[in-house]
Amino acid sequence: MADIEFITAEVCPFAQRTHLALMEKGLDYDHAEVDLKNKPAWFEAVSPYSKVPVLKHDGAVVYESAIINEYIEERFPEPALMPSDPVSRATARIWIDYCNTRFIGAFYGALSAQGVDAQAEAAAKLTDMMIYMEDAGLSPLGSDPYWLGSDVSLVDLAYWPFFERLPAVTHYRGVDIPARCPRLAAWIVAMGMRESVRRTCHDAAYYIDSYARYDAPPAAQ
Ligand SMILES: N[C@@H](CCC(=O)N[C@@H](CS)C(=O)NCC(=O)O)C(=O)O
Repeated sequence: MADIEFITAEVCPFAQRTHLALMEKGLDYDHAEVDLKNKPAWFEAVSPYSKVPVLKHDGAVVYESAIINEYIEERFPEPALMPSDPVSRATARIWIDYCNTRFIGAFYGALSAQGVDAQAEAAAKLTDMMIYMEDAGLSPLGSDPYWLGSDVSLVDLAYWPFFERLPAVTHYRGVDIPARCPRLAAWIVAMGMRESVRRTCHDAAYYIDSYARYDAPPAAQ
C-alpha cells in the first residue's frame, strides 16, 4: 500500500491537475475513483467540500487541487514544478490564480450560456482571455514550450485539463484557440507530448459526450 491516497473522478479536470502532478513527480499512490453522481459515505466523511480531488498523506487530508499540488511540490521537491526564485514563484502563483478565479469561470461560462446573445458574449470573453494569456503570459517567453519557460510547472498543470476539454467548447459553442495565439497552440502541442498527459488524457469525443448536457446550437449558427 502506497503512503499517498489519491481520491479522484476520471472526468474531473481539477482531479486531473493532481493526477498530473503525481505523475510528473513519479510518485507511487493508491487511487480511489468516486462516482460523483452516487457519492459513497466514506467519501462524504473524508472530503470536507464533498468534492474531488482529495489527497491523503502522512495523516493529513489535503483538498482543493491547487493547494494539493503545492503540497505535493513542498513534500516532494524533485523534480521541481515551481521556479526557485521568489519573483518567478509569485508569477507562477499569479497565473494559477488567474486560472482559478477567471479562466475557469469563463470556460464554464462559455459552455453554460444560453441564448444567442449570451453565448456570443461568453465566447468573446473566453477568446479575449486566451489572447491575454498569449500576450501577457506566453509570448514574452519567446519560443520556450511551457508557461514559465523550458520546464513544465504547476502553472501548466493548472491550465492543461481545461485545454484538453476545449474541443468540447469548440463543438458546442464554436470557441477554439484564436488564430493569433501561436504560442498557446504550441504549448498545447508540447503538453500533449508529455507522458503524464498521455497517461491521463481522453480524446475530444469523450469530452463532447461528457459535456452533452451543454448541447445547444453555438451562437455563431
Ligand atoms: N476548487 C476545487 C474544485 C473541485 C471540483 O469542483 N470537483 C468536482 C468535480 S470536477 C466535484 O467534486 N464535484 C462534486 C460536487 O460538487 O458535488 C478544486 O480545485 O479542487
